[in-house]
Amino acid sequence: MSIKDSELILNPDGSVYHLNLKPEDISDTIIFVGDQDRVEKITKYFDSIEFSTQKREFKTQTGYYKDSRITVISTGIGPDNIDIVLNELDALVNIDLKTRKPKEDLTSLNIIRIGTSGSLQADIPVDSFVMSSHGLDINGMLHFYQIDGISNPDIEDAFITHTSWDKNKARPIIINGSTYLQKYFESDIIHKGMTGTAGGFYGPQGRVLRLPLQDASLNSKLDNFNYRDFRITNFEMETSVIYGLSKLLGHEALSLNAIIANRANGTFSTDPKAVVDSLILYALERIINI
Ligand code: R1P
Repeated sequence: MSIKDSELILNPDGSVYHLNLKPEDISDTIIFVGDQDRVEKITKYFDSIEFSTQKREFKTQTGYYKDSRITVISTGIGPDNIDIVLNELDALVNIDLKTRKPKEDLTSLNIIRIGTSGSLQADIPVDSFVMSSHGLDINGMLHFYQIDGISNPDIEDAFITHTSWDKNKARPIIINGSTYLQKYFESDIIHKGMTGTAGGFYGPQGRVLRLPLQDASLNSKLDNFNYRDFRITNFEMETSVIYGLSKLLGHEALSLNAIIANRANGTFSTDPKAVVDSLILYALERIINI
């Protein structure tokens, strides 16, 4: 059965609907960033750029860094955009866009997110790096898919008990990052831990401007969650859904975080661009070994 036009939407030139990409435009190694202006902050280090396009917040460039062909794509902010980006990238490699049928031989992409994030731990200061061993999903998008078997119910149950998680909110989901990719990015200068992924920037991450929160103590419960050496290191808005959808679709994914804020002691980096730039170079020098 071929996938209907309304379900897999293609533009008149044959590119996928939101990303405006055709299969030949992307590499198997893909860097995700949130901010569309960060794409060129990465590709300025490339030796050549063969392809560029942008539609809405989804800006893509493909080129060579040393001998590696790499695609960089901006996802914008939040889990909802990751649903679009991962499904459309997967369609580019794993669905024959002419017959509209899934391919028999599937391609596994290597996906590395280079994002900014707030630390929840006093010992992970601003201007440091965190590699996400796990994504802790507290936004719920993944519940629309069949996720049995990709999560860690024992850690989730411990987290639900520890936080007295409200039943009206989606059940938290904890998903491992790619252990295959982790070994390329480990070093003495990168922290490792569980990254919380919220579906919003203010209330869902415990920020109060004018609206009271359902659970004002959630951030402190996240800070001191400790189960079999698992602790929550940082907060952002994409990692858990990148991990979940990548696992379901058969891709390897790893999230690298530049810590620009420390929520435990209320500090913000005096030069956030510098820590992001250092993480970009850290990542590029390791991606070429994959
Ligand atoms: C919020 O300001 C945005 O910044 C963080 C969050 O995950 C969210 O996308 O990451 P990026 O800098 O990669 O966008």
